[in-house]
Amino acid sequence: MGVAIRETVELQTCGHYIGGQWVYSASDQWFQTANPATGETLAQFSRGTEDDVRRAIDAAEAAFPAWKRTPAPKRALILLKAAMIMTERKDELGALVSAEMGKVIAEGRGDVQEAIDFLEYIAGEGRRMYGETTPSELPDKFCMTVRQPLGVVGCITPWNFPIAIPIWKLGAALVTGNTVVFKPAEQTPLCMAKITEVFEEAGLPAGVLNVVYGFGEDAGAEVVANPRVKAISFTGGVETGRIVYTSAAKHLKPVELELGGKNPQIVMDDANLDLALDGVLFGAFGTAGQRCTATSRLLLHEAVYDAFMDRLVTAVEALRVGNPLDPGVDVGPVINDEAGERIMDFIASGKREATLITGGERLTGGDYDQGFYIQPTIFATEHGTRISQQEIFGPVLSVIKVRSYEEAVAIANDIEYGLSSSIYTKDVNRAFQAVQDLEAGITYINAPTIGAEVHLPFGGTKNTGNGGREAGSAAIDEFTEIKTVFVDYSNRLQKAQIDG
Ligand code: UN1
Repeated sequence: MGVAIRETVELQTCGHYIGGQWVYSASDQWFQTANPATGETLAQFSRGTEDDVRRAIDAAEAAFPAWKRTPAPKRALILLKAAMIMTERKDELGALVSAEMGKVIAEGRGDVQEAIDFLEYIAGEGRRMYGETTPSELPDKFCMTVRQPLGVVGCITPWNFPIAIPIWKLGAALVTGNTVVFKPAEQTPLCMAKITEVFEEAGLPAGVLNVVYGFGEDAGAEVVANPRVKAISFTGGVETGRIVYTSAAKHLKPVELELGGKNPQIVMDDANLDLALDGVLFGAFGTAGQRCTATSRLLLHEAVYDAFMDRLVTAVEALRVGNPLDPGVDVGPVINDEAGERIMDFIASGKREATLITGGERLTGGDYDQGFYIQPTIFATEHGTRISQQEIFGPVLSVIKVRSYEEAVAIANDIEYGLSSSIYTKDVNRAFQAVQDLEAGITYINAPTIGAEVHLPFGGTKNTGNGGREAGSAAIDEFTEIKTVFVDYSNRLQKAQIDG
């Protein structure tokens, strides 16, 4: 095949990880990963082809029988070891998240912590992974279910949580006994290379995890379309999600989709406004708004509208935008120029269709010229404008005035997505009403739309996905098949539905 084999990851030139070896593509094509804050090139990666993916599938298929037979508590020990290694390396990995993805350093470390938390949680499934037992309708007969791995599974992940999201998928896929072909985002391959190193050090057998770097159109597409890959777990944009779902459908392949959001924070007239202010600042401008759970709509009750808006503008104008590795910075750059131009296009439509309250410009001059930095931006808008309907994935907040709880909920729900949602109110009845009424996979009471914890299911309704959830207890459902078992110990033929 003409592939060069390397023993270790080289930061400057990184190959795929297939069958326990670091290998380069036969294609001899390369792409680079860069620091969004400085433009500095961090590493060069081999660009994966369909052939590389097929090689990764070969390795994953070969490793599957032994991994499936490895007792689940033993598989779990490797995940715990990986969690320990990540804990030791948290500072270094957190800094890498900041350097490769551009989120501020506290959030970079949070990304790593979320991965550690999930590994610790899901390792416990090695000793649970419960099935059911139930009475039989016949005497001397035993009924139960057991969980079995699916086989080779494909994981495709985004750049915005370059450690946490891969680990959500990987931890659950591995503890349940699957082997994996992984295609990480082309913007953050170095984070995935570090995850791979961690698992190698933790003792994961060769071929259980295989990573092919590259792009959706070739490497990603082959992971999804290849019939030997038995299930797909995908987090990304809704348009790509549709392509993934359609392609996988040809083989009736289960697909877990975590797509976009247009998440509302409702602030009622009786809300604790200090709390609601902290919430919207973190929810809308944390990670420069590049979260699928980001607060992108503030539904503000008219009774508190003017007072809250004044305080919000003052607070937003005080946010420090800059290099995310500087601990004094609140908001980093956006991931790259293409994303920046897309966000600026939304801001341009906002200027036409709504009222710009603050921000609205790309920051330039000095260090700002080395990345794509956008001022934290607020628009006052009516419901229904483009900026208030479409996912922007940047530091842009639409504020909509509402007159009542009913109007707030109607607007919150009149959207194509349903990932996260939040309401600030001191009225316990209204809070529970909102839990019932808001059409979203996640609802927060008196907390921002971001900040999900790993031991609870994560996902959404409508175009946010296809009904599945990941993380939490749902993680096991995603990566296992249920086998129903009947044990007849009567020593005679018993006929269900007919005997008796
Ligand atoms: C994402 O935005 O893609 O709830 C995931 C949160 C994080 C996960 C977000 N724990 O914001």
